[in-house]
Amino acid sequence: RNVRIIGAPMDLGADRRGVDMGPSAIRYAGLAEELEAMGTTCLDWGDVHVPRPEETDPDAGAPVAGDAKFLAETETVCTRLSHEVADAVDAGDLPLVLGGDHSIAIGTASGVARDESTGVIWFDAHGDFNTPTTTPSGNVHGMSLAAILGIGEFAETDWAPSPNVSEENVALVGLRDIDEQERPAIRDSEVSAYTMTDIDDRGVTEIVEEAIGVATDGTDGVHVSLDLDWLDPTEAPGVGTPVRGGVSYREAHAAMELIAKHLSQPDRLRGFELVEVNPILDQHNQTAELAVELVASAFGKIIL
Ligand code: DIR
Ligand code: MN
Ligand code: MN
Ligand code: MN
Repeated sequence: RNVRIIGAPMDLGADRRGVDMGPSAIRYAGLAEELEAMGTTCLDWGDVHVPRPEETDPDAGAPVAGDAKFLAETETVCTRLSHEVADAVDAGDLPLVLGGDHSIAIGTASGVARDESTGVIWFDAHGDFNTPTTTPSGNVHGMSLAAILGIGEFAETDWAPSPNVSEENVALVGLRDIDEQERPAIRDSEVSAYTMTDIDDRGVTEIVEEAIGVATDGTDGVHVSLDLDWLDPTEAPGVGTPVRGGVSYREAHAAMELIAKHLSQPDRLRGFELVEVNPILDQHNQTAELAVELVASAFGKIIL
């Protein structure tokens, strides 16, 4: 199966910080070369257009109640991205989306899950479970999973919820920074949420295998959304919102190797995205290089 790279240089979903340069940084780190070296044919479809913040009005007719900065522009970008991703799936390719902030996940999930029931594994320090009325920041990157699941005000939109993604097939892995109103929202939902404490207690292998079980249970395929702030900032300093106490380099590879092990035979991986890489805050493009390594592990790179 060919891998189709789609860039989404989005930074409207978080305070402008440099995540719009994520797709360039990840390409520069040798993504296509690494996948080709593994024998995977890699097609680079370029970037979807994202308006500059200066071209837009953050408060222009906020489409829902509450506070969600640039939500109208986010809709436009995510709708474009959704079409690109769905085209890749229709062609039998595996879409690999490069962010951009995590708000783009609304578009990726919509495209991956357009026609098929899809489980989602969300590797992140954060829950991304806020809504326009619970958000402390107004940043849509902290709301994207709630949007995909149609929670709160997102239920009233026709573009954000992905009807083929159900809460029971969503697993969050690596949580350690949850806002006050996200906590009850996650608990009251049907998603499976694994914190860093769970990883401490049970080990990354057991947790990720359980998450894969959640995402594959009765679904046609799985989408993996990887926020690089899932890793400890010592490994991934180039992210918008670093949080201490994340997974180690080796734990991250172990998790990605389990994705390859359990989702490649038969082919159940339907989409993969890398988000929140910020080369401005990075050291020598370390985080983008790490992102490339992790994709290689997830796509079946073997050591021996
Ligand atoms: C915070 C930060 N929970 C918010 N979220 C982040 O703004 O809603 N998600 N950084 O990746
Ligand atoms: Mn996130
Ligand atoms: Mn995060
Ligand atoms: Mn984020």
